[in-house]
Formats: sequence, structure tokens, C-alpha cells
Amino acid sequence: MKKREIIFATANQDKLHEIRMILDDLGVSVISLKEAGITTEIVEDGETFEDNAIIKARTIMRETGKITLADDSGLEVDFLNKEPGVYSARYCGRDTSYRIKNRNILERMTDVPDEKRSARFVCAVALAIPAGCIPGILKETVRTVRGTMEGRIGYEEKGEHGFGYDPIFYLPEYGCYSGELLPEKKNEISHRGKALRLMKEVLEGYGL
Ligand code: ITT
Repeated sequence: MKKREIIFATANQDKLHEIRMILDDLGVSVISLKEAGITTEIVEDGETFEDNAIIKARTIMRETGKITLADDSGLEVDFLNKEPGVYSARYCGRDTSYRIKNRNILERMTDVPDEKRSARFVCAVALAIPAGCIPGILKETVRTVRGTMEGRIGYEEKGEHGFGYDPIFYLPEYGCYSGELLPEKKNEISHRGKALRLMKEVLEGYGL
């Protein structure tokens, strides 16, 4: 029997790569916005990761009538009052390279001692289910889960793996930067891995 298709509403190919690895063993087939031929611009004007994940999932679910997942994630640096937070993708301008974004954060952290360099990656994943799409679900339904990965801002950029802020995110427990982790290891310990494993349980609860 053909697996039910659900959409993952992300335009970020690096995220999608991780998501596909983590959701590999699901009973449903996960299709990307690109594969679904969707080019809708989504305005992410929520105040929290959860708000934005819901905005993305709900917008695409309403457009397609399909069960939709979305990820909103980012880096919170305690010394910078949790910046860039929900503005992580837009920090220093959306089209600015991560080389520049990362160097800007390192510069703002010059002379800040280790104990004040704490930071975390946060990932909220939202699920939006259209009314009547699953037996017993009579109203449009939204669920969210959150995963975090604690670490600190390093003193340099390191690693060839991952994407975004991974090269400046140091993991004291592992003695390396997130950008140095092999994809399997990152998925095992990351904010996204944790959130998506929780979401798998939610999906299974709906019989998906
Ligand atoms: P979509 O909204 O289409 O999913 P996006 O890149 O705009 O893609 P977000 O609004 O959630 O996604 O922004 C998240 C940003 O946070 C992302 O662009 C990265 O810069 C950063 N980020 C999130 N997860 C990360 C990770 O695992 N490693 C490094 N940086 C990450």
C-alpha cells in the first residue's frame, strides 16, 4: 500500500537533509515544499519558535489540505539577551553569509569569559492536521514539540559539517564544535533530533 504523504514545510535544504535522516523510519512519506511544487512566501512574524513553526505548518496545511510539519529553530546566546533567537535566519540580513553572521557573533563575544558564553540551539516542530483528515479529528488540529542542545559560543569557527551557526557552537561535553560532528552524531544529540523524535511519538499517537 502506498504510504500517506505528509509535507515538511521548509525551504532550507540543510534542515531538510537532517529531517529526512531523522524521520527515515516513519510510516508516512515526507515530501518537501519543492517536491510538492509549493513556492508560497510565509511571513514568520511570531514571537516564539513555536508561534513561527505553527504559522509555517498551518499556512501550508490550509493551502494543500495535507498534514504538514514545520521546523522553526535558532540559536540563543545568553550574553546577548538570547539573540539572535527567532531572528537567527534574518540576523545581519537574510542574504548575509554565515561566515559574516558567525564572525559578527564571535566579535560581540570578544573577551567574554567561558562561564558567560552559554548558548543553546532550539528547535520547535509543529504538526498541523486538517479537519476530517484522520478518523476522530473533526477540527483543524495543531501540536508542537521542542528540543534543545546546550553548549557555548566558541572562540573560532570550526568544522566542515552541519550548517548555519554550527561552526561557532562548542559542545563542552564532546570537546568539539557542532560543525565537527558527523551528521549521524549531530542528529543523535541535536535540538532537531530531539524535537523530531518527540514528534514521531505524536504522529504515532494519531496512527500515522
Ligand atoms: P524555513 O523557515 O524554510 O524552514 P529557515 O532557514 O528560514 O528555513 P528558520 O526561520 O527556522 O529557518 O531559521 C533557522 C536558522 O537558525 C537557520 O537558518 C540557521 O541559521 C539557524 N539554525 C537552526 N538550526 C541550526 C542547526 O542545526 N545548526 C546551525 N544553525 C541552525
